[in-house]
Amino acid sequence: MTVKIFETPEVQDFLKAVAGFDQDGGNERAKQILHRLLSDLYRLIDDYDITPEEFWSAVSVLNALGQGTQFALLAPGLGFDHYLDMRMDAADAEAGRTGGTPRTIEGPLYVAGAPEVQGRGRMDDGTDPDAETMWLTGQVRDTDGHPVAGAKVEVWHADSKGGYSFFDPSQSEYNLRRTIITDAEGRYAVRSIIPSGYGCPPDSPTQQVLDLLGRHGQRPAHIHYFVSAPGHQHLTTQINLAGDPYTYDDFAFATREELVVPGQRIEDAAEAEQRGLEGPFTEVVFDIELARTEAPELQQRHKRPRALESEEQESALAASAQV
Ligand code: MBD
Ligand code: FE
Repeated sequence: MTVKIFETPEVQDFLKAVAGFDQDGGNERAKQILHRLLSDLYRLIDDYDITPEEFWSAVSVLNALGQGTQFALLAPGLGFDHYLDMRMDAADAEAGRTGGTPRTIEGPLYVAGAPEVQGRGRMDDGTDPDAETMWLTGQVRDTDGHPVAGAKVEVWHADSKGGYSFFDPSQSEYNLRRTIITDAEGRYAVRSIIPSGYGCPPDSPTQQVLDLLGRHGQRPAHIHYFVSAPGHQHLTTQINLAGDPYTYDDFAFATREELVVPGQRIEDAAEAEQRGLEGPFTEVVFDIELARTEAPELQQRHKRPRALESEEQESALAASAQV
């Protein structure tokens, strides 16, 4: 049975009614977007002769994705996060905003309100004895090479099992999450542990969709950054550690050549002592270049729902109300 009814006046009128075109209330942009989205899906149902069984199994997957905030995990897997980056890159290029460290996706695992340290600090809580010590350091500069003192460098990454604090309740609060303010030379330096790659939970609805595409749900070892400073364009980025089997095979499509960073294993005791470390460690150096901008909206990260972010804003408001 193949029927083709999409182009009929009945279906076209029906879509207009579904999208609320004959109603005064609602939001005009939402109506236009829903009308387009539903039209594309109705056409797809006709073109692929989607059966009721197929339609309702898709609805169950959507229900499962919604229950566990899983869609924020599937979205990078389906390339949406990277596609939005490509669009922001193109908008920057069109506006002549060139230079600076490239952006790449934020991912779904940021948590607002991490402890703030000046210049140097420690990110891990010391409870992972098998982990390799990491010394993560770099300099924030503008595109003319001038150091940016007082820049805010927010860093978050997984533990040696690929889990993130807050989402992995076995970890302590804000483990492997810090906000570092760069020193007078624009430098930041933190002690942490080398992260492992992340894998989508094997029994998750996200992995179920990836399985249908014949795809894995693995990310290479990586470290997330938000970097900001007054007068500079906000940067959302990550580094991928070189040598991971998934460095160039990331299910979330976040890898960019300029953001692949090798770790250097250092065994010299004097080098360790200089950094206040007890033994051998792996040094990861990531220098960051920020583009200059006077536009306030480009100096901040874009809005999206983030864990504990509204609480952070509320407590900041409460604090400012007290003074
Ligand atoms: C991650 O750690 C991540 O950064 C992304 C984009 C998706 C899943 C897990
Ligand atoms: Fe991540």
